[in-house]
Amino acid sequence: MAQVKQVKSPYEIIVFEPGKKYNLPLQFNLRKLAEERKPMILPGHRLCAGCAAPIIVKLVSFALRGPTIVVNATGCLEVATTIFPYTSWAVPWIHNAFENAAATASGVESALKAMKKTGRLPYDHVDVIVFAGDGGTFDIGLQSLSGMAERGHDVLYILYDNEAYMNTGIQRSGGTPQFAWTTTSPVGKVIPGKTQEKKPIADIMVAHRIPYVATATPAHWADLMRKVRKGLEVEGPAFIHALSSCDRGWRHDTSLAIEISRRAVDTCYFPLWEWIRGKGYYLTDRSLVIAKNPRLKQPIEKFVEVQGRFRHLLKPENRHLLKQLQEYVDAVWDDLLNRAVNAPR
Ligand SMILES: Cc1ncc(C[n+]2csc(CCOP(=O)(O)OP(=O)(O)O)c2C)c(N)n1
Ligand code: SF4
Ligand SMILES: [Mg+2]
Repeated sequence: MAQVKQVKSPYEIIVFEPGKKYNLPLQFNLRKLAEERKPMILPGHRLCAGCAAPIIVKLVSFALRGPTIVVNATGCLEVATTIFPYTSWAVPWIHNAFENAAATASGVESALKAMKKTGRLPYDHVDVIVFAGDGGTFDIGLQSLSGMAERGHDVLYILYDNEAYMNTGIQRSGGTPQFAWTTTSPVGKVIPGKTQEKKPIADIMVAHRIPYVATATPAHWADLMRKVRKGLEVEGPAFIHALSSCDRGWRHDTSLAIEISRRAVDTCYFPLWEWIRGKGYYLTDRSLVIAKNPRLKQPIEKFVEVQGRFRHLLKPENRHLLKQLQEYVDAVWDDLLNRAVNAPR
């Protein structure tokens, strides 16, 4: 069999080992990176104006360390970037089905390993990244994700969580928060939006004891990029839960994607943290600042008030629902403060 010529990776590879002093690029110059590196998602896609998903993908691009293959589950990101015969992806990209992105990525990673072993891989290393929505992760893809985690495939799985099945018309998912309006949890006399709480997907991944789990938003971009880089550096599966606002489904102005992400963190609705196997939970970025200075924590109204899907919660007769949502957020935040190694005691 002919040997393939080895090509040096275009980026420096740093192996991240939890507990060791490591030399990650902790400071990013976003403008410089944007000038130097071609994002893996290019202009011309059909995602809505104001959608957070392509912002997340662009930020992920700037944190790549070398040749990368993207596996995409069915959803807005997949459908709106690959309308036949066009593609917006500047990297090798594969879509298989809604429920099996993690299984597909497992196969890709295994094939790369086999190619490396037999000298057929033209690079030192190729990273594999999954992008999947909440429907494709909390619900229908959970079994393939769990299998990928349990088998220990070296894949970074990035969940872009817009909190409903947006691509098919805003149906509720396991990631939809309690009391949110969706087309299958309509607000009316019978129910006040979705009746169940959001599934704790990132903690479910921590329970798999994979090397690295983190949360992120596109507003906290340096934090997101650091986490992507760490997720790539660890050997084995890594999972990043990125909040991804959707102006169509959340019913907000198209200019608000970044502002809403900020409010999600400032209200502790979506705290920023990472979990490193063998070390534990760590608060990061703005959430660490809030933990050290609790008066900065904003009431949940600040997150709710700019979104039409929660409009009913602001009516006087529904104040008890808003209070219930606040109590839920407070309980989850307190629980995280108790677990986080770096939270003030
Ligand atoms: C097995 C299967 N069931 C249902 C569908 C239809 N479908 C395509 S995309 C989608 C919603 C995806 O939701 P999510 O994963 O949250 O991604 P989003 O569209 O919100 O980005 C559904 C239900 C499908 N393609 N395959
Ligand atoms: S429906 Fe929502 S998630 Fe889908 S492209 Fe539009 S803004 Fe983005
Ligand atoms: Mg979704």
